Order: sequence, then C-alpha cells, then structure tokens
Amino acid sequence: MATTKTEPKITAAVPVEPQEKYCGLTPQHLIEIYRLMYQSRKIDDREIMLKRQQKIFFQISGAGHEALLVAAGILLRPGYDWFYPYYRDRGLCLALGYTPLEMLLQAVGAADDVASGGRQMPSHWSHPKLNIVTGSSPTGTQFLQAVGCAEASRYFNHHPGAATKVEGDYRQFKDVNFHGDEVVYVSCGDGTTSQGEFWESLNSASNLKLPMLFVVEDNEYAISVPVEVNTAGGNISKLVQDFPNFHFAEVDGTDVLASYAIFKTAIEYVRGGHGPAFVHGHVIRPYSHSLSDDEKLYRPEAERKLEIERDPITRFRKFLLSEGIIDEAKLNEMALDLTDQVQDAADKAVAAPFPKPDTYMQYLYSPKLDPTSPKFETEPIRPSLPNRSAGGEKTMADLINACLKDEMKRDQRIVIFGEDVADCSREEYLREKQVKGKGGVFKLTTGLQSAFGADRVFNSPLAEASIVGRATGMATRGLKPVVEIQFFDYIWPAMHQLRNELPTIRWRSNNGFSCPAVIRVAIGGYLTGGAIYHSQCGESIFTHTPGMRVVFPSNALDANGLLRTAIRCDDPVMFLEHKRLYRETFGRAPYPGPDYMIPFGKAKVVRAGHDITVITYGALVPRALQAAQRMEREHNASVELIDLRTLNPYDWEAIANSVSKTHRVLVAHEDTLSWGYGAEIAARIAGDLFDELDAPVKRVAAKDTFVAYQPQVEDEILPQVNDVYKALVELAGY
Ligand SMILES: Cc1ncc(C[n+]2csc(CCOP(=O)(O)OP(=O)(O)O)c2C)c(N)n1
Ligand SMILES: [Mg+2]
Repeated sequence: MATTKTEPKITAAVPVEPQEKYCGLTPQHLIEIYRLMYQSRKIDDREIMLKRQQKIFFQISGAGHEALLVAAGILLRPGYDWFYPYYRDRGLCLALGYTPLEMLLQAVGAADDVASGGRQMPSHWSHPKLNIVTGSSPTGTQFLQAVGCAEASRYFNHHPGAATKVEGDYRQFKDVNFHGDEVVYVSCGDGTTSQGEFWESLNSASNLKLPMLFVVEDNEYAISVPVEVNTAGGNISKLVQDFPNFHFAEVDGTDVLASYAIFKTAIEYVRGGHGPAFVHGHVIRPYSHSLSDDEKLYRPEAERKLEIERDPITRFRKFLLSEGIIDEAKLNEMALDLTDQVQDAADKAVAAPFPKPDTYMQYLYSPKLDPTSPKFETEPIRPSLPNRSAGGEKTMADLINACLKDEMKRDQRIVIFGEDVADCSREEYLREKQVKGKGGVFKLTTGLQSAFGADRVFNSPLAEASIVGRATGMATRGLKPVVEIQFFDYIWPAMHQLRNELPTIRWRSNNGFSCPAVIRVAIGGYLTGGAIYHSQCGESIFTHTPGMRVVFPSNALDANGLLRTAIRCDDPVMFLEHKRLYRETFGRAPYPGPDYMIPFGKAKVVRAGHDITVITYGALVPRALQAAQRMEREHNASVELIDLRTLNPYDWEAIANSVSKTHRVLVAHEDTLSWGYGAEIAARIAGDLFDELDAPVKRVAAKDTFVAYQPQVEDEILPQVNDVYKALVELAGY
C-alpha cells in the first residue's frame, strides 16, 4: 500500500528548503503554483479571444477559482486518484498534467481532443490516463458516479482477484487499476448543491465512509441566482455539518496557502481511510457565468468591484513580491513565456483536423464486443427426460435467479444492489437463522446474499438515482453492477442518470470511458390491482435513447439466455422483466445450464404462418399466441408470431422476411399506443416494405391513459387477447 503522506508533486528546479510559514512549501513550489494559476487564466483569456473570432463556439472559464483548484491539484495524484471535476476546474486539471493544447483542442472541437474527440463543449474534462472521468453538462450528476467509483476502489481492494483480466467477455476490454488508498475527487458550484443527487451522494459517502473528497466552489452565484436563494441560510457548510464520518473544512479559496493547508489535512484524512472530506471554498467569478452571460444585468458595479479585489492571481502575485520570492522582472518574463506557450497551443489547436462528419455513430456501443454476434449464441443443455420430469419446468423468476447465481459464481466483478434485493441487511439475523431472508420484492435475488456475501449483494438506500448513478461509477472502474429498479413506475428519479449519463459515457468520451452496467427493471401490468404506480410500461422512452440496449423477454428460457448476454456484454443494458410473466405457466423451461446465451437483435418465430404477421414482445406474446390459435380455429388463417425479445437492437431482418411472406402485419404491445414502440416499427415497415403490403399496418396497444386499479377498468385499458384477435380478423378481411 502506498504512503498516506500528502506532499506536493512539484519537483523544484532549485532545491530550496520547505518553510513553515508557507505550510511546508518551498519558494519554488509557490512559483510553480503561481505559474499554473496564471496559465489557467491565460487559457481562459485565449479561449475568449477565439470565441470572439468565431474559432470556438462556447467558453466557460475557471477564472477566480484558480487558487483553490491548483492547491487541490498539486496534492492529488493523477492516474492514481480518480477525478470527477466540473467545468470550472481548469486549474485542477492543469496541475494534474492536462496540457493547454489538450484543452484548446476541445475548444475547437478537434478530432484529437482527448476528452471527447470534438463531441463535448470546452471544459468538459476527460482524460483516461490521468483518471479524469468524462463529465457532462447536467449539474450534479457527477456525485453519485463518484460514490460508485469510490465503492469500486474499496471492492477491488477487498477482492483483488476480481481485477484479473478474463478473455471472452467485457473483462477482456476493461483494465482495472486500484491501489487501496486512492482518493475520489468530486466538485461542483454553490448552486449545484441544491440538486438532490448531491445530497444522496453525501448520504452514501457518509454511511459507507468512502474515500471521497467533496469540493464546493462557492462563487455565490449560479448564473444569475445568488447563493442565498439556492442554499437555506446561504452557507452550505452549515447545512452538511452533521453527516457522520466526514472531515469538514471551509476556506477562503482565493488564498493559495490557506487552501493548500486545508486540502493537505483533508486529503490525508481521506487517504488514511478515515472517511470522506468536504471542502467548501469561497471563490470569485470575475468573468460572468460564461461568455453567453453578462453579469452586469444582475450584479451592481460595487459588488463586482469588491470581488475583483479578491482576485486570487493578483493576491498571490502581491504575496510573492512582498515575500521576496520572485521579482517583477521574473514575473513579467514568466507571463510573456506563458502567453507565448498558450498562443502556440491555440495556433496548433486552430489548425488541427476536425472529426470526420460521418463518424457520429462511432462508440455509441462497444467497438470490441458485439452482443449480436454468434459469440453470444449457445445451445441450452437439455436435461435427459427423467431429469426433466423430476427437475420440473422452471419459471422466469427461477431462471433469472439461476442466471444471476451462475454469473456471480463465474465473475467476481458482479455486484448486485437495489431496494430490498438483499436477503437481510442485518446479517446476524441470517447467521443466527432467525430469519429466512427476502431477496427482492419479487424474490428474484433470493439467496444471493447468503451465497456470495453482503459486499456483493446489498440493499441500497431508497433512491433510484443513487442506484443507477453508483452503478455507472462502478462500471466505469470495471465492476459489473447488476442493479434492480423495483418497479418501472419508480424509474424516473434515475432518469437523469439513465438518459444523460449511463448511455452517453462511451460516446461523449470518444471511447475513453465505458460503463457496461445492467439495470434490471420489473415492468408491466395485468396484475389485477397494480394500478397507475405498479403497472405501467414505457420502454420506448429508453429505446429512444441511443447507447442503451433494451431487452424485454417473454419467457423463462429467453430471460435466462438474454440476461447472461446482458451481463457478459460490454454495453449498458436495460433488462425489462414483466412482473406478470415471472411465475406464469406460459413459457416455463428446464434450467439450460450455466452458459446459455441468446444474442441481442435475434427475434424468435414463436409460431410460423403465412397469412398475417404479428410482431410483439413481453406479455403480449402469450396473448397474441392465443389470438393466433383462435384465428386458425375460426378462420383457418395462419398467423406468424414474432417475439422481438430485444427492442434495441431489434431484428429487422426477421420482420422483413415475415412481412415479405405474409403481406399483412400487426404490431402489438402493452405500452400506450401513441408515440409508442410500435409506431417506429410500423413506420419503418410502411417506409421500407410498402411494396410488400396488401393491407395497412395495424397496431394494438394500451389506451393512451394510465393503468387503473379496478380490474375491469384495467382490462379495458390494456390490450387483451380479444383486441389482438379483432385486429387480426380485420387484417385478414382487408
Ligand atoms: C441539471 C441542470 N440544470 C441547469 C443547467 C444550466 N446551468 C449550467 S451551469 C448552471 C449554474 C451552476 O451554478 P453553480 O453550481 O453555482 O456553479 P458555477 O457555474 O457558479 O461555478 C446552470 C443553471 C445545467 N447545466 N444542468
Ligand atoms: Mg456558483
């Protein structure tokens, strides 16, 4: 294990003794700190000029935050510690080794931009070599990911064998590095502390005593909104001080030495394994919010003047001169030198090639491991007949549980968490056999904690954003979180993470980072009394999100094989499990063995036919099957039934082949009709297969309303066998 001693990593060109009055820094260190701060400001100034010349398209500065951030940056370890910085952290990034050219390449949107290959705005830092994890624009989404990242450090430390590279699944492409005492840095502005995810992350960091350094850069404004509007009482330090296990510090973040001293203690606390630290730095924002904002509209002259007097660069310059550490001539020489360097970097950036326009689809998904490939196609192990009758047919719930168990045994990187997924959080009750254990409200994870231990299967707080955000951070580090959202109806608190983070990370970092987590979600109605908050669908919202694989099995065997593919693949997967199908007689199957996989994007022809095609998935599969059998009996019509099984990707070839044979097609699903999943399929059939059609494409789906509690009303709202049957009769007679 590395030393917990915290020393600045600047190497002095001229050895000079550290001095007590400079918090143990040498004069050479102080000059280097000034150089980094000045360089940070110069890059902002240069970007502003480039924006005015229309050579870049956005500018947001780190001006006024430099002292605090350089102080943190020189104490932390690039490529060792982990970083979730926000857009004002230019000084931190420079101190960690990000170069001015790398920053300016992002500003122009160059192909060689290390952060995003021209995909993200400037100051959206990302640098895989330095462990600076890709940041997004939404304020506050970084916090829960940082929690997951810190949890991953701890996990790999406790299970070092899990870090081993294994060929044949996502682990082949994911290098894991961990040290045991790494710090996870995460920062934001004063306004962002109003976001719920900020508070969720403090709760988990505190409760789990995680090695995290929280930094709030308080410049007293969130665009035009002053701090007292965002923060009750106007001071975030006062609000957070009762979280257990934290080290708290508040500092004038325009004062280099004070900031340095505060961070030294805070980082030693975190690296020493005592828990998280929270540093609240008071800084200034002299350049308005961004170049698109003019603070004169909401801040009077007098207030702005007072702020300028606290400018950290002017202050530190005065300090260095008054202490005789450097003279005016040397400072001016340094300024000229840095101006030239930044100018040179800007010239190179402006001349750098742009990404090729046709590369926009690259890195939505893993370029290395394709879950639609034959690698993911294996045969189930068929038990011999006597066994089969003895072992019995298993339900979807049984075979999902069996898959989780098999995969956890095979892959130590898998962790499972969510609400109520553990057998029992108070482990002594299990040990003393006082209780049997729960293992999920639908019992899908039952027995897993008992089999694999509480650090691999555990309950999360009741906070869905936490579940997905933490999973995202863990997956970024190489773990395979397979988390559960208890009901689809409660997925919405996690929407930010599910829409703006998890599926975007690989694309927005130009393949610099990835997070192939699996999100299992219990979905759907036909429950008799599930009502509006336990019965809804809504899968098209996620199939409408690029970067997210969406799976929706209709039977036990498919659920087992598809879940295994989801776990072994290298992309984020939303795995939708229909509650009504968990224990249905329909679609039971014998256990297919520990390696059974079904590739994504391969539909199943449940029933072959030549008159009409039904395209469906999930709970509509057994319903459409009944309707098809009735069509056969009563109309002698042969219906081909296609179960898509995965919704993104979906099997267009199977659809096209069938429609080209039957020339009549019905798309059926449980989710509401308008703007639903079927609309896309119907539109594509109408567009691409128009010449094949003998009748208009028909759709059957739920009414455009919510699911009601009263069973008769629920039946009316959700599509029934008879609705499918009637649509088939109409299609046959067209
Ligand atoms: C979730 C979300 N809402 C709104 C915005 C627009 N926005 C960008 S920065 C910002 C203010 C942030 O203020 P603060 O956290 O104090 O950071 P500062 O910019 O002052 O450093 C807002 C409202 C956003 N990016 N994300
Ligand atoms: Mg602010």
